[in-house]
Amino acid sequence: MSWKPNKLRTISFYLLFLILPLVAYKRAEGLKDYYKDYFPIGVAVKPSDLRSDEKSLILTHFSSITAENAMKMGPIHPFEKKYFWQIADSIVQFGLDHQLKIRGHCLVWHGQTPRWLFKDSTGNQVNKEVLLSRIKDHINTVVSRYRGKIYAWDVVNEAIADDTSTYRKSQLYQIAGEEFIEQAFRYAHAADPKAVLFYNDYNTENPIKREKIYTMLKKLLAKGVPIHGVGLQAHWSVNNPSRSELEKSIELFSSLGLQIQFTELDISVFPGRQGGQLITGEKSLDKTAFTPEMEQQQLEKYKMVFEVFRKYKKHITGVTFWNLSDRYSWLDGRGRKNFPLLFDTDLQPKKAYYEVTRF
Ligand code: 9MR
Repeated sequence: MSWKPNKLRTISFYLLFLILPLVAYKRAEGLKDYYKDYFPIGVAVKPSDLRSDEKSLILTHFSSITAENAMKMGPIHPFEKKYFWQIADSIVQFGLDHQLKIRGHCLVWHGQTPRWLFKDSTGNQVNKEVLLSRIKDHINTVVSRYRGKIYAWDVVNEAIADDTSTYRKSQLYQIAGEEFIEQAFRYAHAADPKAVLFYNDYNTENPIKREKIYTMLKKLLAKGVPIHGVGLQAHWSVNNPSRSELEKSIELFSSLGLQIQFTELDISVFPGRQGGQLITGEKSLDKTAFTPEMEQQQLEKYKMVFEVFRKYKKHITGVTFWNLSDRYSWLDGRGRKNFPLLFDTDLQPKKAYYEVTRF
């Protein structure tokens, strides 16, 4: 068979107009595509993200979303007999419209609780029985509404203390003791038996806190409490955590047979303690520029943590960033701007982005 000029022309045509564009298209991948054989990549969103420039950034790079605030008890259930669904519903609808996985955050937390939760009609503190029945009602209503749409819930958030005690001395704990934790998981499981239920916390690479969380989870699992995963928030900084502490945490928690998700990842450019709580009393560094030094330290930390995530992919079922770009982060404030994410204030990928996608 001889190659006629016609045939050659046809082949060149296909190459130029069909195959090459496909190859080029494949190169224009987003973060989620690099990690498609590893785990979903998520992002915490606020309502304005869903209708501005941010929208296309979300759809290019992420395969999962979490509502940053809209599903917390205060915002979604501001009065005992009144729910505010509008924002949470719109986030869920966005997820469904764009085939994103949707994580629910969070059902029981000492933060952002509505005032009515702990008080009776005369303003006195409620007892354990009333508190648990209110929590049950809340969980049942919220989880049932999104059954089949939200695949995973942070059921209890941050119940372990940072100080020497085991449990955080929150009002939840003071009224209901440690039992509120166990019951919250049981209520969530009854409302949606298919949902994947997480205990979520920060400072999980701190050896003392890690051990306390581990002991609590072990105890709950031994009692048959329906917990399926542990959420490690991953509010980290340029000097935290070390590779070995991070690996120890993954190994320890997965030894319980739990799946692991990194639920609130960001890497502060300011060295400091880890933490999901607002940091108070820290000296203001009065730096507002993203310096080359910060950039370098941050990209090294991002590179390291993603190497570890990939290494432990069989235990990790999700990695979610807490906010989308450096245009807005919950870490901004206290007199300084932070730059903790993979996209800059112009929504462009930072050097760290290229570090985590080159492997
Ligand atoms: O990012 C959230 C911020 O907008 C809220 O003001 C804050 C209220 O405490 O909560 C932030 O999200 C927290 C998350 O729900 C739980 N882990 C710690 C996060 C950062 O504080």
